[in-house]
Amino acid sequence: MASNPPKLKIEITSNERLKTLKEKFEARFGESPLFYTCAPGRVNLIGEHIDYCGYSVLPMAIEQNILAAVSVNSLGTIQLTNTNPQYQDFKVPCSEEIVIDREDPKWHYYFLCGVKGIQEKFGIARLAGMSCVVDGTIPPSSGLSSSSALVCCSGLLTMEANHKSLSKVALAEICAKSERYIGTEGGGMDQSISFLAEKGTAKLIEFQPLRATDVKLPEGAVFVISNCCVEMNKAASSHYNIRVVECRIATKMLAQARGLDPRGLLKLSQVQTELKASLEEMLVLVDEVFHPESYSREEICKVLDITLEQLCTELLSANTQHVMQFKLHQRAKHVYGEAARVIRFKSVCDAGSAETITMLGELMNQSHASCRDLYECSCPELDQLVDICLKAGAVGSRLTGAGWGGCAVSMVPSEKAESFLQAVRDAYYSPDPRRAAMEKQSLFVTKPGSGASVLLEE
Ligand code: ADP
Ligand code: NG1
Repeated sequence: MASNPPKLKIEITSNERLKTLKEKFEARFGESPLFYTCAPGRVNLIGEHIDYCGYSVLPMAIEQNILAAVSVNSLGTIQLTNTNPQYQDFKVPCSEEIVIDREDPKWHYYFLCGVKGIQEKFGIARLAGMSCVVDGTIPPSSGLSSSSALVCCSGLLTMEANHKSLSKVALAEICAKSERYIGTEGGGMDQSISFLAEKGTAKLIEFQPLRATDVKLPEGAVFVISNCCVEMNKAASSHYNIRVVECRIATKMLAQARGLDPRGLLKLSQVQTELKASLEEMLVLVDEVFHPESYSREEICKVLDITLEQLCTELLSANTQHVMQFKLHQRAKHVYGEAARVIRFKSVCDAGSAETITMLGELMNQSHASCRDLYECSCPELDQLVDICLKAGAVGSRLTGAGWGGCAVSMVPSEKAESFLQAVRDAYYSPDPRRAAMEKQSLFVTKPGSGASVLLEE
């Protein structure tokens, strides 16, 4: 498990995308790339919004990735170009401190998150100058982790360019931490699967300590991703961090209600550990402790015996200072319920019976209902798409990733895959010209792909 990301020798001319990237690099920088790095996006099969609560998740890497061509320059600058003209060129001298502007999450700041993570890990006073051309195929802001793939790709190339070496686990942890510089308090699932993924298998990702276990998906079903074509940029909105904060407050309130010291407890999983309770017992406790109505700041302060100032500085984050109402019952209920579904999903896969596909489908449907109704992280278009997928023959369908837009993942019996794709096309994409134009990159079958790697020209 402590292995490093693979270094693969590759014949560039046999791969169209790499060949084009190499040509663009040469046209832009007047030299050939020294090496390439790539890091995949992911689809989370089950376990949504629970990684930052300390619970295990069950994603797999997808084929779509972020790929970068890199050379080390003697100019002492980091200079970036993107093959997509929507993302502007960027340049910074290595002598300057790396600053990440949370107020304006431009693409190069995600790149710099990866650079900063490696710089801090090794205490590098002066980074090597790097020239990079970045090329991405993951639909952005759609729940398939384009941002983390970019951070992981940049972390890996910075490590390589500065002649350092780290295990995949260490890289995943560094990139998870450093992506938080952009302002979202992510849990680490995306960076973990981007480094730890292996072709042909989904992974159960567990935290503290970080580890990944193979999960063999059932034969006889395929996983299909469909994008509802509503984008949601996590760093430019506060939806995501509001949920993180609600879970943090719920942690403190549950701890307080059961006579534990809430200081030092930040994640819902920690309360469970302290109480030595099962997830089922935690669900009962949530019903006992929380009322279903929203909590005001005043009520929270009173229960926790803290001042409004402490609430703002110790529990709220920079972009959640404006929040007045907190839904604690619903959020905690989702988290403990979803954590239990992940465990069941893995055991159903491991057991492999005639009922496997039906049982997994049922868990996926419950997960979507919980995300929609308790966690309120879906949106009307995504709910409509999930309904269409179920009517089109999926056994299970749910939003994947952060939500509020983006993609659904559906499990479809293999023999129904073609008719499923056609039915979803007809019902969701074809009637709307904007969606129809996006269909090719928005509706596709996906298989578990490999993790991040360094590519060297043969
Ligand atoms: P996701 O759910 O895909 O991680 P986010 O909203 O968190 O979505 O991050 C999307 C951001 O990541 C984009 O706005 C952009 O800044 C960056 N990004 C994604 N893909 C690329 C790419 N191919 N090149 C450059 N930046 C990218
Ligand atoms: P995406 O889908 O990449 O926005 C986000 C978080 C994950 C996880 C999921 C919800 C980041 C980088 N990613 O994923 O850690 O919490 O939402 O399950 O913040």
